[in-house]
Parts: sequence; structure tokens; C-alpha cells
Amino acid sequence: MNRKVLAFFAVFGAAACGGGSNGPTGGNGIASVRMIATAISLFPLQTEQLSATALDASGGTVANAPAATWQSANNAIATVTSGGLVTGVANGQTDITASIGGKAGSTRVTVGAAPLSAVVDMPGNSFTPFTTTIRVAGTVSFRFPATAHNVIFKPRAGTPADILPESNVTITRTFNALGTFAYDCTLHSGMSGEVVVVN
Ligand SMILES: [Cu+2]
Repeated sequence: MNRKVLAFFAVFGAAACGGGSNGPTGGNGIASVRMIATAISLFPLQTEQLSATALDASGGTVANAPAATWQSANNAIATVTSGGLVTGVANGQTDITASIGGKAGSTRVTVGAAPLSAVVDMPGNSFTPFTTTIRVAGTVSFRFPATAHNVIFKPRAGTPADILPESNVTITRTFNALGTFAYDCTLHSGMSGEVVVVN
């Protein structure tokens, strides 16, 4: 537990715990910590925001609970920031723990290989999904609907060739470099996406 949390208890803990509730609850009457998810799956480099809620003995949310302290059981598989943002690192399984007021909850994180191929659709002048994650040397197939769109990559090393306006056709690009490749359809304002290439 870090010093900030300890200081918080020193100031507020005694008042909040008045009335003799010594047993199973931690500081501020916290009895348990509920995670937003019991398990998540990530690719290497993929991120997901977790959140944790402090609950009292009757399952209600504890008002003014201190912020959670986040920890990964294995940083070689997944890391977590002080704000609960989890990043997959390498294949495997680990647990992310959030501690609040001496109680803890955890989320099982499974990191697995990204796929070697993926599809991007274009419903309603959007690229769906916005973020497509593939393994290096993998392919993304852009499925163009009846409405014409293009795929123009933001300049950077390793981008595949742009796709000029097309409709009613599927066009595939291979990504041979690691990193994030952002692209736009320049025919429709705000129509953007990105390909994240991982090992
Ligand atoms: Cu478009």
C-alpha cells in the first residue's frame, strides 16, 4: 500500500469506521472490491481500461472511497498503469489486482496471439472496427460497399499502398512492419481507422 493511501486512512479512516465495525471491513467500511470484468482477453500491445468499485458489507458502493492501487502479478504478460489501463505484453495468463482500503479484487488477463488476417467493413461511412490488430506479415481485407470509399494511409515507414476509390469489391493489404498504421477515407470527413501490427 502506498503512502498516499495510508495518509488517507490516518485522516478519514477512524471517523468512517466508528461504531465498532472492526471485523471484515477495511478502511472506510469497505468490505469488498468489485471489478468491471472477471476476465479479459488481449493481444500483445492491445490495451483495455479496467475499473474497480469499493463495496460495503451490504453490497452498496462506498462513497468517497480512496482510489484503487493497481498491480499485475506478472509484468512479462500484462502491465497495468496506476489508472487501471492494462496492456498485453506476451502470450500467457496473469491477474490484475485492484486494492482499495485493504480489500482487493482481480481480473484474469489472457494474452494470446493476434490473428494473421482481419476484415474491415464500411457501414454508414465508417471503418468498422476502428482498430484492427493483426500479427506482422498478416493481411487486412477492406470490404468496400456500394458507396465508394478510399483508404489513404498516414505517411510512415512500412505502410502498404493506398487504395483509391473503390466500391463493391474486397481489397487486401499486407502489413510487414510493426506499429500503428492510421488511415482515412478522404471522401468522407471523420471516416478513419487504424491497423495495429504486433508480433
Ligand atoms: Cu468514405
